[in-house]
Amino acid sequence: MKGQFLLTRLVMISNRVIDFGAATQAGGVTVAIFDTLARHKGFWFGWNGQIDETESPETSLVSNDGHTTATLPLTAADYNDYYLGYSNSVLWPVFHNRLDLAQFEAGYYARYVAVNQKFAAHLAPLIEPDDILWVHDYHLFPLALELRKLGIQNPIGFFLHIPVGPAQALLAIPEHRELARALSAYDLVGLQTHRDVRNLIDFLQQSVFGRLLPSGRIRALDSELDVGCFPVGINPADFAGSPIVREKESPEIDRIIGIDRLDYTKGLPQKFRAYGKFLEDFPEHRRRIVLSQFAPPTRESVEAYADIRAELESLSGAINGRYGELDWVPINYIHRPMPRQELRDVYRSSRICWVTPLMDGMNLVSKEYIASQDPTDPGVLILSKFAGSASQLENAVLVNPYDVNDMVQSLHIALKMPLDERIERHEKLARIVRESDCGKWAKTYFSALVKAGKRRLHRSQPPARVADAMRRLAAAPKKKADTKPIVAHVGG
Ligand code: GDG
Repeated sequence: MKGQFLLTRLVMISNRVIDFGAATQAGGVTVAIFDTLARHKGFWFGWNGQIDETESPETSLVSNDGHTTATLPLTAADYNDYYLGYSNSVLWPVFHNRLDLAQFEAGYYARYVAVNQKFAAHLAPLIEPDDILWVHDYHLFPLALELRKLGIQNPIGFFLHIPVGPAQALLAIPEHRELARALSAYDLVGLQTHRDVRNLIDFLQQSVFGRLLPSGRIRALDSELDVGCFPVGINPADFAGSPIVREKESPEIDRIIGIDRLDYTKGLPQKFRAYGKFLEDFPEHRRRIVLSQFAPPTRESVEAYADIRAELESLSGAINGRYGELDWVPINYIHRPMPRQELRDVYRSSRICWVTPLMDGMNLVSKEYIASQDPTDPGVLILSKFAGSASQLENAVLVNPYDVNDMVQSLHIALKMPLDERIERHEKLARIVRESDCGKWAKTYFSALVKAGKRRLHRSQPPARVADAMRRLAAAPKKKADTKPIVAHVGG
């Protein structure tokens, strides 16, 4: 793998580029891109997080500590309509099957395409002939199409970090055909799970009459593309370390940890309600457990995010008011990010990690928790069956977050689980987290992209016999007969 990357640069493109060293909090996409670029030469292109009304901003190229970034600002209108609007109020809810939260506002889509055109115009001059381009996530569906219009012929892959909801939901997006057309300009579309692959193929069939070819590729409009499943992983070494004694504020109290961006897809109200019911149904656990839920803010100017914040404040307040004591608070609800360097120790000192998304592309927190555990005294992962990671982490305690009784029973089982069962489950889970780490994800995707890029070049060149005939024609002395159409020389 390293050898391949030594010859070619990997150009990672995502909506937002962040200074990872300085960031206290990072979303899953950033973590995955950063881990990959730490191993390979190339650069990271995207928005610098600044709002600037300059009409033609310059691309800023910065190299620091072996990492190169190429960034540009967005205007306030870009931020509003492309980022908050089309990306996060249309694509994010619909792809998570939350059509009820989608806001199809006029003007969002036009600005979404315009920002993709802006990205393409700034990126194209930086591309060298051998570069491999890897585009990340739903903000950038149209980028390959825009780059192709500018003459970029390099392999371009797309990886969607979020899940693909059912085709019926996607077809409700007014511009669903344009999105399908944009996807077909990529050489490879990577998704997190087989469920996502099935849903996307179904969507391409229904939106643009895409069809599965015997080769396994998808024919959509006038293109052929590969679609595959590449479950994203973490770098387990970041979370491993010499066993430490489980440190607790109070040795009598077991901590249940939750770490989720404050997002309506993460099933946080369901978690809080189930916790309240658990305290009601199992009074013997009162004063012996605490739920510490970190929920750092994201996309706060989107209405649905403000709503969920208010709901969680009210739910946690009600539970603490009802069950709390002078010296015991049942829920620590913290609406701030936890410093990244503290993650491992907090995971490790928590008896349970409770991960309850209603739908999630993968969910890195579930893998980080496993990688952080002391193998001789591991904690228990309770994981929603609707997280992408549930398709790999089958030995977690799998739960249906919509079913409050299932949630309550699972918490009880996890808290009572004997040491030998915890060790047995953890060994299996840790093996999977190790074997499907971030390096494997990048390597597998990269190889598939190189192959898919070659197939496209092959398709766009004339068949060998046509090419031979063309060469013979070019070499032959000019005679009248040679000006016949080439197809007549090569036949069927
Ligand atoms: C998207 C997809 C997919 C979270 N809170 C804090 C914090 N985090 C870090 C976690 C983890 C990352 O952010 C969250 O990753 P997830 O995978 O759980 O979720 P999304 O951000 O929604 O990520 C998801 C992922 O992309 C990758 O493909 O798995 O399905 O939605 O690394 O540790 N980090 C710190 N403080 C926090 O409070 N330091």
